[in-house]
Amino acid sequence: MNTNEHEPPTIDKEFNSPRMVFFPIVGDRPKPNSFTFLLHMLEHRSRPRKARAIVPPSEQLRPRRMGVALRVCLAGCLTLLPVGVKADNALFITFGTNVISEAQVIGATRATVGINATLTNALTVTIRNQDPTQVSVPASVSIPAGSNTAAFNVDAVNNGDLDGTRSVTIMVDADGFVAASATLQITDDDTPTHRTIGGRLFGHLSTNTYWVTANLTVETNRTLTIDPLSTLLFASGTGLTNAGTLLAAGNLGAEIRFASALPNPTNGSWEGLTFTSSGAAQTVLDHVEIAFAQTGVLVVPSASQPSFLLTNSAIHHCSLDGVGVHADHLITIDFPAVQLVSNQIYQNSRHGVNIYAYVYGCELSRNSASVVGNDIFQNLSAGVHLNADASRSSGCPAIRRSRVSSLVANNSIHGNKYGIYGYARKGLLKSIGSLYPTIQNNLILNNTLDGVWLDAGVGTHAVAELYPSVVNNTIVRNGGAGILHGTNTTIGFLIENNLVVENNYGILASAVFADSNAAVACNDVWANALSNWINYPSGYGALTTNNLNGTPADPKMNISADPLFAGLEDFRLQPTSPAVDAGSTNRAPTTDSKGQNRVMFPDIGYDEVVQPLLTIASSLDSPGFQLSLTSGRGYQYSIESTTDFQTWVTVVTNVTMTNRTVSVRLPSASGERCRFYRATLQP
Ligand SMILES: [Ca+2]
Ligand SMILES: [Ca+2]
Ligand SMILES: [Ca+2]
Repeated sequence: MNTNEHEPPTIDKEFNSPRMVFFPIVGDRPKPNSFTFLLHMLEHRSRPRKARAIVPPSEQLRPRRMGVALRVCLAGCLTLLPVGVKADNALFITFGTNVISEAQVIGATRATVGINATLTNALTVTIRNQDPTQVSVPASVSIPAGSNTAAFNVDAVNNGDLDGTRSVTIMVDADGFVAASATLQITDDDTPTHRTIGGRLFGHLSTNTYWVTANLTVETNRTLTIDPLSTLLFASGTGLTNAGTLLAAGNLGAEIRFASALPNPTNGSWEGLTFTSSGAAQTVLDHVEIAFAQTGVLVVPSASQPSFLLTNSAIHHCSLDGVGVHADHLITIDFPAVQLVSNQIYQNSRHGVNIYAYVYGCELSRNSASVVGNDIFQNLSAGVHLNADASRSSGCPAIRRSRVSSLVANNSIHGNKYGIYGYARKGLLKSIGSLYPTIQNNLILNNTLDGVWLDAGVGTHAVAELYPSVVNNTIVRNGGAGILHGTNTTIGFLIENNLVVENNYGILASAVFADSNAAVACNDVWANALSNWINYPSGYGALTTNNLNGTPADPKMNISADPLFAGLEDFRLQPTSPAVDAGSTNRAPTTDSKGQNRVMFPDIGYDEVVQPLLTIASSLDSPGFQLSLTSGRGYQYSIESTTDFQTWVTVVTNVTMTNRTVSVRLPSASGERCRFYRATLQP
């Protein structure tokens, strides 16, 4: 055969994907199961060269059927395809329209792929997208047996770039068939003053205002990065779903806003941000504002251990929850997978933060999303809602748990209906909720009903588990109880070192409470309007002994004394407070809500007194006078003096607080009209 009769096909260099081409067989058949081919061209090769391919015996060609298909890639590889392929076995692809707008993110046009003959078996056709930043197409389509065509949608990707009209090529191929391609024109819809986005977007949004006209999706293995000071305005009914990685890191004063496109939005005007990722690089929202959504941020991972961080952000005026974190059955969220830190979450129509776990049948779930250092206020239901749920329709003969074991710490939770509301639900058979959070160092203030409300359901086969650690919280001026809890507590139930003052009730069990599983100790329960202890055994609140400070206490070292707050609305402690050093070391956090060390003698409440009160303990005498320091035990101070408030001179070092009050003798200030002293904490 004369090879010059067959011009080799060209290779489209924009395709970095296998191409199927036909080559004539040249030369002989030196062995029954192999051929020698002359390749006219691979990329960058203009001279013909020989290659050898092995033909399986079952697919050997007859000498006179010389057409054979090779798969050729740009790297120069080749594969022999099933023998017997004819040149008329070519695919074709056409579009309903060849010009689309980037705004058409759903079904911009319909593509038809087919062959020129009817298939006896279904054929899977691979669809290759030259540029997924412009359009999205399915990965494949199947032409059914008995047909010769199949159709699929081409969706535009609506970017926010001023990128004019451009083209994108879609190629289809299938084993045994000649590939085909077709090109679409895509028109721009963006102007410098009005940029729209939507669809399966990824890449980068530079600082601008963007109008979200259709749902935004960040697909698995994709990353969308949004620059500081950008604003995304969502049309009604739209939202953003992230299955990959979203990076929205603003700055103080250069926040990124996710808001409604309506001029006068109301709670729920758009859908919010939904995060389904798992196994992707960490999604980060920092210094963002999310307002008027349904649920502002919903983390509902598709598999265990997502990676999600929300910090320094404001989430408000949502019609459901400000932030929801859901561990569905078979999903585990362990620390530090999901963290909510230093946000303002307020005026949402349901919960500020909703942590949820769900068990179904013999499966389990666990949710340890952490809620730390947030300001959570004026939400219409709970500031923080903890829900360990179990299916009512499918249980398990062995115990299966949905466990909520979040750390809820260092938050200010005020003006909500409930401060923290937690419930462990009993499901069918032995499927149960298990409420095991650590609630510590929070200021829980002025909530309409209870500051902390915790309960667990009871059933025939099992009892839901209730064993939270409620430690070192300051719970003040709530309209219901400071702490209200159910009575079916699990071993490990613990309420220690809390300041529970000036609520309507103090610590309230929902029915007569046998405290056998409970550690309820070292709390200051004082001045609650109707009662300090409700449904508790009689010893609680009966001040029959004294604690370390000499303050009257009950046998569990609970006291009932004015905590001496620093101010009317300042709930830190004065150094002379009876709550100083009156806590238990049992489960006390090592630092207080502001990160100050609690050393060996934790105070009651969310604040640890660190700076001492200085008083003069004696009048001037020879050889000096006594200065007293009042603070917590264990700290060490140096004492400095000045006469001009510019130069401070160290007078004494290593003054160790071996008691609440320690005196030191200082030399008198001779030759000076006044001298001032201060104490500085030594590391
Ligand atoms: Ca554009
Ligand atoms: Ca656009
Ligand atoms: Ca202390």
